[in-house]
Amino acid sequence: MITFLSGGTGTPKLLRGMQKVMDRHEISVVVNTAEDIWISGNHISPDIDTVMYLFSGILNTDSWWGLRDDTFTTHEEIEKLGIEEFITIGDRDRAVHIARGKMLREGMRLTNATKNLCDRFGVRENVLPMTDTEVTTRIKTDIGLIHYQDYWIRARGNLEIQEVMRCSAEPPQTTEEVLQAIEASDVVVIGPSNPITSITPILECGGLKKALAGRYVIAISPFVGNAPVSGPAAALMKASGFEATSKGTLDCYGGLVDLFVHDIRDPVDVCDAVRLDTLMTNEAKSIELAGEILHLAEVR
Ligand code: GDP
Ligand code: FO1
Repeated sequence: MITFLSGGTGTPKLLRGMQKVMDRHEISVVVNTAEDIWISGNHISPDIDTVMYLFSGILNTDSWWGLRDDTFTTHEEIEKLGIEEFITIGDRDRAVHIARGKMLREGMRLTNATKNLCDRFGVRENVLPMTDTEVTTRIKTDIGLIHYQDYWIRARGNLEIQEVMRCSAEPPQTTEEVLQAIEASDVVVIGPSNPITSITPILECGGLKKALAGRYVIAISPFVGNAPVSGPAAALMKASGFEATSKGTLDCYGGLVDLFVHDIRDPVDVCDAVRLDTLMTNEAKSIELAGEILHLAEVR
């Protein structure tokens, strides 16, 4: 068994390959939920949905969110009615948000709601939210403290970040299910996800770091040089006091990592790290990297 820590783009690209080189029942994924948001009364969990749709074979792998060939009729009609939805939500995607919102309002844990949805979608892998507690990444800016989705989608990342904050009514704890998955795993892989908005929220969940301390942890950098492969990780890293590089990524993981992997193109060496081609520009590249990571996990 391998447990992966994942956001909604970089690690899912690796998981796309992993499901081809591993027994799919041997894959557990602990997914970031700090980007979750309620929209029009429904519950969007972008990273869980991306991982779930990926494993179900229905993910839009051009955008890495939403379902392939979804329609946007409800979104367009709602806009015509004067209701602003700053996130473009597909019709079939929205059905999932409605179902999850209902389950959560009825008191179900996010872990169980996710299991129900994954079962409906025929997912064989073990997809686990990092916590059942509602927790949100918020960005402190000139215009106030805003939800990460407001920063990234509504403002297109064009705001200066004063501080990255995690907000919750009570400190989020990891779940029994996550602890069991880690306990049953020979290796934990921190995928090439955003260190600040995807991986740190997972690591901050109570009990998680302690569980990792007894495991062999491989981490893969989302940076090549001083830029991430995509997205706002550089600005977020700098605002959080880290170098926007692979070394900064390793620093951010604070001594939890046994083996660090970064890209063959990276101009600066990270001490004791392994170099691989980490650019997963298509499925074949994802499979190739997945095979190499699996090999590293086996020969550790
Ligand atoms: P988010 O939830 O959409 O932010 O997705 P993640 O946190 O899972 O992934 C975002 C990170 O993935 C970004 O920082 C990218 O640099 C990284 N990323 C995307 N594609 C690749 C890739 O092919 N290789 C590597 N090494 N990193 C990637
Ligand atoms: N990202 C966008 O940039 N624009 C969108 O309209 C958008 C809609 C959307 C709907 C459902 C979903 O699960 C994800 C969606 N995303 C969209 C992705 C977005 O949530 C972020 O890219 C991730 O949360 C960043 O980690």
